[in-house]
Amino acid sequence: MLPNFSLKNSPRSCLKILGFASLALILSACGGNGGSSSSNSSSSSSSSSSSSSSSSSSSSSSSSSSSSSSSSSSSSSGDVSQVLPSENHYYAKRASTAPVIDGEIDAVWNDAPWMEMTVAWTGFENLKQPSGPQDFSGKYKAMWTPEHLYLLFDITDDVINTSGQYWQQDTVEIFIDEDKSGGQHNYSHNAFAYHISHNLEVVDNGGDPALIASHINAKIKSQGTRHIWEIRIEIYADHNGYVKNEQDAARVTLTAGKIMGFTPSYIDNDGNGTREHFMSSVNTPGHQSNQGYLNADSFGTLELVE
Ligand SMILES: [Ca+2]
Ligand SMILES: [Ca+2]
Ligand SMILES: [Ca+2]
Ligand SMILES: [Ca+2]
Repeated sequence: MLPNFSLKNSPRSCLKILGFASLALILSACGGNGGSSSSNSSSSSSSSSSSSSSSSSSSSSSSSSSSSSSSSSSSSSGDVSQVLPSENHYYAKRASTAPVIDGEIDAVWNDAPWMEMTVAWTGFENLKQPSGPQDFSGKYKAMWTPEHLYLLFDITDDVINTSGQYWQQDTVEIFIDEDKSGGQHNYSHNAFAYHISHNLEVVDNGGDPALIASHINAKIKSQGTRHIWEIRIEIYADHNGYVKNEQDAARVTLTAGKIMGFTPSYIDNDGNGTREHFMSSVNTPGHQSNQGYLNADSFGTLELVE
């Protein structure tokens, strides 16, 4: 049985009045661990890593640092790692050591290729192409360990907007279909559409829209208009396997050869009241017609390799 059939309307219309902030309030009122993370997002970068337990923040002098992959809109020159053009299939290498989730680019990330995010989904809501690389440019890479999927986004966005509906703010949205079953997921957890806000709050709309922060640990480090998002994701068996509040039983150990439905994306809102650009590396008719949050048939593919 799929949970939460009681929602008859689109989850998004049910939530018209709810942004990330009000969802955080609801969840924290219920004892969830949502809200608190919000402080360390924005530019300052220093005061970051509050108490959040998460990663072994100290000791991290690691920083292979900005020099290597900076220079925003440039492609490969001066960039140690390869930048692949946008395509629907990404081969994720196994990480020899787990990256530290702190928004700093660990040396291990150099083992994985970037993929550009040059695909603009423009078939709905008057979404447009970015006006230039300063408006939006981005790339991502992925690695994995048996315990987690790791994602790194290098995003240039001229204006950061953290108000509005949770699917319209400046947001990294990650679509994952663990068993690559495809099919509807708007009233189930047959797939996930994780919306991660600039305040690091996470919403999935699977029939019961809610903060679902326990699946995801993320940090952003911003320098001017350049924003490095480092994200660690727990993967759950999604087809009939995932039951909220009993999720530990559905946790999946990742192995080489595994194939998942997967799409990385960035929603760009520069404060004009709605999302203006919806950017990805995946180009499918489903995503171009805004079916991604409804139907996992739209997704691209992530293949785990050694
Ligand atoms: Ca790091
Ligand atoms: Ca922008
Ligand atoms: Ca599925
Ligand atoms: Ca923006």
